[in-house]
Amino acid sequence: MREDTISAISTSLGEGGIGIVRMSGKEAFSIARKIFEKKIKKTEPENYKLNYGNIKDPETGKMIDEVLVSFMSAPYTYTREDVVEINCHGGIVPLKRILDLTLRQGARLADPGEFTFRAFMNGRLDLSQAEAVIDIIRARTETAGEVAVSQVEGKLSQKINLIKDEIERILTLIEVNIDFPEEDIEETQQEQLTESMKEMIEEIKQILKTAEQGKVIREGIKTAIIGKPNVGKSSLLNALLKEQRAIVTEIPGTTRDLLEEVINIKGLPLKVIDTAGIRHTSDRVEKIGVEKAQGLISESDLILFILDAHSGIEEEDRNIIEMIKGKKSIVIINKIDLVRQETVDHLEKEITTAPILKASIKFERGVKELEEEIAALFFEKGIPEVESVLISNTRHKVSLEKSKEFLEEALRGMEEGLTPDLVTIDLKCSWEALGEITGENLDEKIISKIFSEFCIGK
Ligand SMILES: Nc1nc2c(ncn2[C@@H]2O[C@H](COP(=O)(O)OP(=O)(O)OP(=O)(O)O)[C@@H](O)[C@H]2O)c(=O)[nH]1
Ligand SMILES: [Mg+2]
Repeated sequence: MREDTISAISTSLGEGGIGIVRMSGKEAFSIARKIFEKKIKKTEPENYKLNYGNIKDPETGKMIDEVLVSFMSAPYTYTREDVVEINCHGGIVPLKRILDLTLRQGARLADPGEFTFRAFMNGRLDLSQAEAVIDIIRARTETAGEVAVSQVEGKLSQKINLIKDEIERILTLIEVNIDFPEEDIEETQQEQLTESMKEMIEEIKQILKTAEQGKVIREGIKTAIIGKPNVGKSSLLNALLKEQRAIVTEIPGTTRDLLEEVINIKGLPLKVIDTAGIRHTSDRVEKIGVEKAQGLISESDLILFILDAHSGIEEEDRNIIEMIKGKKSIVIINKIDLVRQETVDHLEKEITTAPILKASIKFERGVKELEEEIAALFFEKGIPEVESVLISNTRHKVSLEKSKEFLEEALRGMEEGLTPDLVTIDLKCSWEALGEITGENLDEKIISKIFSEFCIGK
């Protein structure tokens, strides 16, 4: 199993100061020795140190690049195999040429995520930790990064393993009872068992509660800015971004296509989409944009609906209000600089959906309040301490729910006095569901699929 040596470019392909080609496996050292020549020729490359020298094509003797190479022997490496990292100049050409050399000398091109897959298979990381590695790479905000780091550290796994241990303990107790029925489980012990099951159910419920917030932090809030033409949608995108990204003009119908940007709002990644103003139109290009905006409403987690205080609520606005019913949304009455206070008050009374904000986006009024409001909508009690376990992965959520249901079933069985062997079936299923999170009880196919979504070289 996994006898071969893998190689890949581990840094992103583009221009950079440094690029890294990484190899892992039995042949990593010998392949590296064939292509690497230390500047101080007589000495052997040193383990766990950066060795300075050149990469040369052993067939032609041609020099490829000046490099720093680290040789790291198993098991103290990312994959727990021998690992070599070649630091070369960070351009596409040197990276590709060096990768090519390693392949010609006997390495195989790594599959996406294969280094981490090996770390998992060799027991360095469990599955939830491995999954968090990719979350670190993809994190768009510091908060998202911290959640991922705490998961790589094993915080979630520890919690899961504690519950698994407890289920095992209960299983053993019940099984003793099956084997030696004359030693009846005493009533007090029975009470303790049900008590412990209740506690575990409660614990899982607590973890599950964090799922929605975890998902928001990990994947971001899909946010659509919606409104009639010319109300200030693109102006809002720019104000949130703090840069002139979208074109703003006084001509209605300026934005014709969807424009997406990720904005960090109090640590939350907001995937904001500026849309074409929604109105009846005969312009073909604009019409497509309007249809897209309508489709977008249903896909979004949050709608920022802008009204123009100056034009008041018109038929188009009423249509939009109908469209966004039941969605998480914030109404923004914009351009309050153009009207009198009474007009704004009057408008506010007419709108029944909450929350409502008054703004003058062009003059940067109300934007801060909007940011506060968004954070409050998703995190009533503020952004949670990352110290506490936060689940952010749907796969984990599904397994936890499954585990909780089996535990509840087992508890019911205990309370209704079902035969112990029936209770143990549910307990075992609950235990297995938890094992799916850490990867112990998971089909190899599913595991491969999870890793295939990684990037190459990780
Ligand atoms: N007076 C005033 N003008 C504003 C305010 N916000 C935006 N505007 C102006 O309104 C016009 C339209 O702004 P945009 O941001 O392009 O509006 P939009 O909703 O994206 O328009 P479309 O892309 O055409 O749908 C521009 O001239 C802005 O400068 C505001 O708070 N007060
Ligand atoms: Mg626009």
